[in-house]
Amino acid sequence: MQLLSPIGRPRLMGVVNVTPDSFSDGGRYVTPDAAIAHGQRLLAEGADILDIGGESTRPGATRPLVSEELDRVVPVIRALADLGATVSVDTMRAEVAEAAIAAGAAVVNDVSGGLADPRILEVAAAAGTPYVAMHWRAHSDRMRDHAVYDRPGGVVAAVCAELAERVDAMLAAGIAANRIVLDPGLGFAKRATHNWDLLRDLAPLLALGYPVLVGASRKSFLGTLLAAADGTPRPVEQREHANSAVTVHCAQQGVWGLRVHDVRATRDALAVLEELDRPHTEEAPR
Ligand code: PMM
Repeated sequence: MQLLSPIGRPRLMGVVNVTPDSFSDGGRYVTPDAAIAHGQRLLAEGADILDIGGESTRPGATRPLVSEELDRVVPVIRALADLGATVSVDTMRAEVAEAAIAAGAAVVNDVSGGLADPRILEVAAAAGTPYVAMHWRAHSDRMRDHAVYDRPGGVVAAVCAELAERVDAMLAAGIAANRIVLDPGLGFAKRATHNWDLLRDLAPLLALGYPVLVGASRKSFLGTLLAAADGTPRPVEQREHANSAVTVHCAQQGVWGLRVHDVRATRDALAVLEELDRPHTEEAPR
């Protein structure tokens, strides 16, 4: 699977949230035209994949109707796929994944890893698309109650074990092993310390043997880290330098992909790493 094969740097998945209520950019790209223009901008900045989503997963969010989600994402996916973009659909619903694939989506990105709507695994299997399974425990209105990792090995061991179970379900549903991507699900049923533990110790997740996608961009644990002296979190759109540091760390660990809002900043960080990887310049003797 070409999209999943290594290219010496992480692939960049640019986020296009066609939602009125996402924490990072809710309401900015809610019309198809605005979302399509944003997707084109991210492509021009160097996104490898555009991730189109129509359901906000911010903590506490309520779910849209299936019809609302379809109306939000399908026209945007069709337009951007027609322009030649590699598009992923960010959905937990089989019906939406099916319509998205029919409209040109080439990847299914399911934050629930098949737990919210198990039929989505069959949809991805039948279409032969790569399938991103994120670590997830519950829908957004209840996920805070599930941020407990008190077994030996803590959050890292739990996330690896729960994702390994999802891999079994994916393989059983007929998704080919070379189409599976795993994601630790930063911010989903996780407190800040859990997110940092997962980033610190990516090796066990990478050791499961599948490409790994990481989405830290603009998330609240970065806002908390960078909070003002009075405790006010750093605003979402001022967290891109912190995300660049996460980018460098993840690239050095060998992650396959990064899901980001600020494609340009991320690309810049990766350009520095690529340059540093080059051999020394040999100057010709005079
Ligand atoms: N995070 C969000 C949405 N979708 N998908 C994957 N695979 N990984 C993530 O970490 C992830 C995701 C929430 O962030 P947003 O509201 O900025 O899109």
